[in-house]
Amino acid sequence: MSKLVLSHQEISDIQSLLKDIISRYNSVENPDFIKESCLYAQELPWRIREFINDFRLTEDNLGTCIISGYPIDDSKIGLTPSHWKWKADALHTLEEQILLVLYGSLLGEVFGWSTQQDGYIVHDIFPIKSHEDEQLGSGSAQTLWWHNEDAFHPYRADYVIFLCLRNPDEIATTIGNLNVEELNQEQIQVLFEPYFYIRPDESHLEKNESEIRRQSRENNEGHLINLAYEKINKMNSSSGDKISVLFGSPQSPYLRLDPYFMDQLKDNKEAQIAFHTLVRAIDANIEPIVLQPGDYCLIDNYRVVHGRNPFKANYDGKDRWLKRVNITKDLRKSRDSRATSTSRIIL
Ligand SMILES: O=C(O)CCC(=O)C(=O)O
Ligand SMILES: [Fe+2]
Repeated sequence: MSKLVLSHQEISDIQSLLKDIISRYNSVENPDFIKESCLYAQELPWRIREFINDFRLTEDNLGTCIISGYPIDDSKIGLTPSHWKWKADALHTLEEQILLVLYGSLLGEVFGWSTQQDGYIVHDIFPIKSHEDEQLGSGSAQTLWWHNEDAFHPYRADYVIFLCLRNPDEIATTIGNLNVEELNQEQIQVLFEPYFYIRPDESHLEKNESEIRRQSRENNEGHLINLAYEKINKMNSSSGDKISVLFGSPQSPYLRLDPYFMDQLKDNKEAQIAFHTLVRAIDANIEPIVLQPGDYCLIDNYRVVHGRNPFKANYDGKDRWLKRVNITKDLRKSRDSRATSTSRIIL
């Protein structure tokens, strides 16, 4: 996997750019900042822009890369929060989050989901006690099975970036890609057909909305969000469009799958066997990557799947803590699900 390690000069150039941005913005969620982020990103050092540009435009890499070396001050970022709903760290991790959005803006447009983490654009990933055994980024005791991010949704991200703030027990993110030679021609053909269905993962379900926002919806302030949850509930009852799990070039297919949220195809044995072969082929290629504080890990969500090994959370403010952002190459394709042309939130 390719890795760019920042030089002292680059770190210092980034820090002065971040200082400039912070003098104008105190939240990454500010729509004006989000709009300007692609302008600011052009002021990042050339080597970083070149590295991200190569990752974006060529597919001869393995679908993941890391930009490492940004210094994280463990005491400045504060304790790992116990829940994302308060955004208690918003100011303590502002510079790290801004850099996450800037890197994202070199890949495309950052966006969020109204049904995930209360519609925030920058997400938190740390263990939450009540989610311990859940299939969620905020789970811990169970393996987070590998998946394409938001695979169930046609407007899912082209790229995801994880920023590691803290990972004291060196818990691995898992990354997997497909060696297409492990499939035969007939299987590839079947996997390119719309025989498959992916239910929304747990992170989009109404039960994982915070009570803060539920309250505002109950006060009738969230009509559009109510409709968004209706859509999710419908998709969760397996009544949406069937999809193919491979697409693009048969010689080097793109992936769209989340096996944990996919049911057996009882009425199509051939597709079921091909799907199993695909899952086994990816399983054989899963690699652990232990992110270190200051690592920004760029993931091509069309070309690789990712997950996380299980671990023991302590809920003592020192647990593993990542930030995540979703990026699309094409905002317009989701226009029917965004309230305005400039909104970055998919309803
Ligand atoms: O914790 C990780 O390393 C990955 C988390 C993840 O894949 C997710 O939250 O979607
Ligand atoms: Fe994920």
